[in-house]
Amino acid sequence: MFEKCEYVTSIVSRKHSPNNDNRPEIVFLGRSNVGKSSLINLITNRKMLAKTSALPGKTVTINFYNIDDSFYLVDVPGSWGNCEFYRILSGNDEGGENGDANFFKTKIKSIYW
Ligand SMILES: Nc1nc2c(ncn2[C@@H]2O[C@H](COP(=O)(O)OP(=O)(O)OP(=O)(O)O)[C@@H](O)[C@H]2O)c(=O)[nH]1
Ligand SMILES: [Mg+2]
Repeated sequence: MFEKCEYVTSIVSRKHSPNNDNRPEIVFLGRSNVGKSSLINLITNRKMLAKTSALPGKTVTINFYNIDDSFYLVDVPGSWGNCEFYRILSGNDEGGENGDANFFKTKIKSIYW
């Protein structure tokens, strides 16, 4: 498993991303309460790395987790993810005020579902 799994920062705009050296980012998108944050804890084998809740809407920011200094796991709010996910898949270039719609688009390598 991974040795280093640490919370780095929470952001609300791509401008504040901690990823300055272009590491891969593995981002979990999906509607609220489906278990995105829980999945991050499962993958990293840490119980409390990502905060989870039985109530929808727990994750309200884009949270970066540094994994072995080699890539990031990124947790996003359910509501935010839904909206942007479809925008990304539809190839619509229009970004929001702070350009977050382009956040994944420029980095995206693969989508699994
Ligand atoms: N039955 C079941 N419950 C799960 C599973 N994974 C997570 N949960 C539960 O689902 C609830 C929501 O989990 P979260 O991981 O907080 O969900 P989220 O997708 O991050 O939600 P937001 O932060 O609101 O976007 C919690 O009560 C978890 O314990 C699973 O595999 N099975
Ligand atoms: Mg969450």
